[in-house]
Amino acid sequence: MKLAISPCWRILLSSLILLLSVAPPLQADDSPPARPNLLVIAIDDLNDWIGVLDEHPQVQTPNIDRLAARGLLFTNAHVQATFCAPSRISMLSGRLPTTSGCFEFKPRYDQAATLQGIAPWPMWLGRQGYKTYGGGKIFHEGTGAGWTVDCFEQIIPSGRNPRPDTPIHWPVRVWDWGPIDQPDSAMGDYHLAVETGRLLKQQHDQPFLMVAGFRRPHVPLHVPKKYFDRYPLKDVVLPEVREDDLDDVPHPEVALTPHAAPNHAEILEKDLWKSLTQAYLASITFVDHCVGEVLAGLDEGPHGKNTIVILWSDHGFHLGEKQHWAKRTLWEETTRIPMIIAGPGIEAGTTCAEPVGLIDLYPTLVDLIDGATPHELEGVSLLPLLQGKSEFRHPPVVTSLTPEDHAARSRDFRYIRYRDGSEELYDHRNDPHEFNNLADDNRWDSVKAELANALPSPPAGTTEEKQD
Ligand SMILES: [Ca+2]
Ligand SMILES: [Ca+2]
Repeated sequence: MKLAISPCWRILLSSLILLLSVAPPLQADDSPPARPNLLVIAIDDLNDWIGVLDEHPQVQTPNIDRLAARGLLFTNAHVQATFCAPSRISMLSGRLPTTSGCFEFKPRYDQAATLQGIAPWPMWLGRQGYKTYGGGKIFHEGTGAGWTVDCFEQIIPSGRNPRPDTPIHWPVRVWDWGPIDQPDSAMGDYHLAVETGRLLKQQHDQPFLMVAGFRRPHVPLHVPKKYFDRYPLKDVVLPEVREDDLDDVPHPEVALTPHAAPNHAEILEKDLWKSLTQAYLASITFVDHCVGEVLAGLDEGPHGKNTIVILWSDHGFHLGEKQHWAKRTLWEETTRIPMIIAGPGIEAGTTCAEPVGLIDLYPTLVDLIDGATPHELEGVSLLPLLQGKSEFRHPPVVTSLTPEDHAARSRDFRYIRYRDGSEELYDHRNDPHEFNNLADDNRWDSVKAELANALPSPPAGTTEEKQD
């Protein structure tokens, strides 16, 4: 039977055929995903002392603050492990320390049996067609070793910062501090910043990932004198502490694991608290200057409008709070970090108080380039928050000190449970310094139970993987 088509339908049909032949498919599997460039700025040992987080009244970080003003500042961001190596492994793999068993300096990522076949996100981005550049401290093993070489074309070959010929304040060289009589250009961090800025000003023929990993304010705290001059010693404001703060900490011998940092009693005895705090502040402002160099390269080059900038630190830093120095605790001073994501599609000048973690970075990157999840990722994509979906809720974020000692942070509370079952609970709505442990007050039992539910189960056998 021949189908009769009226002239009117004939015109409509031919128009439709013409439209289909010239118009791109509305939804096709092979349509190119949005592929923004990615600029990642990693800072070593930077706690929450940046201007926009308002945790120290004197700290000067105009460039980091400027970046925050351009995008989304996470005001409740936390790490999953409490010092450099395991924190970076967790962040780069998308796996929690309790899954990978990586809690210590070793194994390195590329040598961990539990992470075989688990590509760190820089490697994964390379497989997605990204040109990957990296410099400075990204993996803990440092430039020139392990996967820092495998994952990136090197921005600079080393990035080490100079040290004075003889110690200035502290006999252990790695923990010394004080001004050095050197220009910015002698600093490896500054060299990395300048070269990253130079790369950002160039044309690139494929989408790129650039990771600049700065080493300050990690010890030793030596930076050029002009940064110390910004914080006159006599005026340095010390962190707010309480003499009796540890009295309600149930397990101080675990909570305060001994490590290479100075003992607080010795710092007090030698009257060095202000001096060491000054050096930390000076080092922050120095690294902020480096961040400014990188951002200037981005702004002066051709990629400013199609590059997403992500800034984070690998953990916080105690400066005498709870009579402790540096890291390796389950308190806010160690776990809280600055985290900023800025770029196209992200509303400028916004903040987010949801608890988030470095573990969320990998799934967020997957979503930002519209990729397919490469392996099981234990974080949560932050894309809804970047898209302004303020109703989005993130589960409590977990930090692990060892396979048996963990903390969970919600919007308002921190809960810590140690290996013997002892607990701490802090209400950040009225106790931001975590002075008052509420864990023994049964009025808070439901809050404790909810947060305890977020913690990993006690391990069956040990998951710790020690190697010499
Ligand atoms: Ca670190
Ligand atoms: Ca206390």
